[in-house]
Amino acid sequence: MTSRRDFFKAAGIAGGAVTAATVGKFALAGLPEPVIQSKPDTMPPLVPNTGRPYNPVVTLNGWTLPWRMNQGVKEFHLVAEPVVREMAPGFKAHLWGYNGQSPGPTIEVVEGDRVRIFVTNKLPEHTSVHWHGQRLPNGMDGVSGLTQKSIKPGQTFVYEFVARRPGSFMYHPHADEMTQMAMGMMGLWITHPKEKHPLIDEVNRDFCFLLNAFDIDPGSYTPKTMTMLDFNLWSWNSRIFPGIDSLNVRLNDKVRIRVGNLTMTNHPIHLHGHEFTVTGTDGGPIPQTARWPEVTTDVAVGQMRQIEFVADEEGDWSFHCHKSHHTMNAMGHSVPTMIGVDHRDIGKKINSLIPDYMVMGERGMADMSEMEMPIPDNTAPMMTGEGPFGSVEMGGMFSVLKVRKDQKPGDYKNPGWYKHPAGTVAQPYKGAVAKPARNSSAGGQSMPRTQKPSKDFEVQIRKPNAHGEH
Ligand SMILES: [Cu+2]
Repeated sequence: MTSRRDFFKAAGIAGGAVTAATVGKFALAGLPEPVIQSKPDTMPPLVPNTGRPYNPVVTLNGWTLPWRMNQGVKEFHLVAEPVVREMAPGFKAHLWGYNGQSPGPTIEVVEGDRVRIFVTNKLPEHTSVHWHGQRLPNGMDGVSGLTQKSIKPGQTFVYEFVARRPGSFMYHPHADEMTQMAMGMMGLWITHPKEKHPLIDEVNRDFCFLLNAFDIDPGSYTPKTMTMLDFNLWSWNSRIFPGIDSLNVRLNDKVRIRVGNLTMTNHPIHLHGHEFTVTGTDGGPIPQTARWPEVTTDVAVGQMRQIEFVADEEGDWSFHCHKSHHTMNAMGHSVPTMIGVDHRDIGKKINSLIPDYMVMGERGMADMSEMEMPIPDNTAPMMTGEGPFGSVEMGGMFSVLKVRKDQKPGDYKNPGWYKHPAGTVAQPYKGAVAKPARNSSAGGQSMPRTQKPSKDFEVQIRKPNAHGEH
């Protein structure tokens, strides 16, 4: 029988993956107890009580996995398993993840740490874990079939390597990836610098999250894993607005936000009211001379971007993906535009057959969030979120950066809505409205047309309230 010491020796010296099948009962007793998270809330930063000190991150609607120190090695235990993830209040999804949640917990270590990660597979199929962006021995890279045998259901593998460079990384399966990532298997990995680094600033708040996407039909629970592009739920850490927590900071805090993209498309991440700098990627810190100010940075597929700014403007600042379809929740894309179409009569006729029938989008889609139309159980409204001035009409990849003078250092609680100083909010104009000056000249063109159009025509446009019914 293999002893516990032999087990760790095998793991450490041979450097290969050791399966549970090859270790006995005593060795299994040596596994660190897996820590399971039952809540989808943003957990306070996990301040390290062993190993080198560092300034911990805050994972949006997530948490950091506690570790155990074993003779100088940081030991973590990840459990790949089916989970129920609350994507927004009232909407739960049946996903796959790690340790009770999707995404899995954030792993935080320090540059130079020797790290040992036990991975137990409780999924119905084999898996593996790839440590995206890490320098490590090839056999620890987690590509099933290429660098290791896959982890069969019920097996525990062990990975071990030294976290060689500081930065923002991810982990995800490299086995039946299409299914497993569509089901939500992913997590963040942060390696903090071991000493003051010329390209890594100290910050007051350090947030991180992953961009992910799901295709879950309204009223159902399980993602469709064959979807390639037409996802209907665009999420941050498997949460959708209004289920994504706000990023709460103190006025003049230096803030870092690390964003990783494990969806199938790019996401231009946009912050209101501030300029930021991209200071690092999953390839490491960016040289000072290669940085420039931005208010939007595109995070392409499989990339990480680390943005930094001083939060020196008080208020509630939108922070979101700039693709407008990604700030919507479950909806169909094959709906014709109804703007300007007068469907009073057809609506009446259909109502006599189907009483609850509602024609949509005559004036745009904003009506949808005001009407609070009934939706199936277990889904989220397409656009929603009640702000201090009405509906925010958002969904998906949207949150708010809350900058407050009186937010205490280290306090991450939501301070509520911003109280705007008198006279600093856009107001309805109450003065006289002048007639607009109109330019009636015909449009020019670079070359004359050889044939005149047979006749002029005009698009029929109905202006809002034209029939006075709304
Ligand atoms: Cu997006």
